[in-house]
Amino acid sequence: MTLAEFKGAIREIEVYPGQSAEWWFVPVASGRVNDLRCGITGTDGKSHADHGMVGEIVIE
Ligand SMILES: [Cu+2]
Repeated sequence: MTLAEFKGAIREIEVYPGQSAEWWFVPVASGRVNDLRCGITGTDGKSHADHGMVGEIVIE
């Protein structure tokens, strides 16, 4: 079973429903990004973000 796919130069990750992935990196500064939103639009005309595919990155 594929849990996730790393794409390109690890600039994008696709995590399948109900799964999780860990992505380890070395941060250069602390901060918070809370506007992660999937821009893919589904057949219902709504974006994945409208269905809850949103995220947040917190670097402490
Ligand atoms: Cu999506």
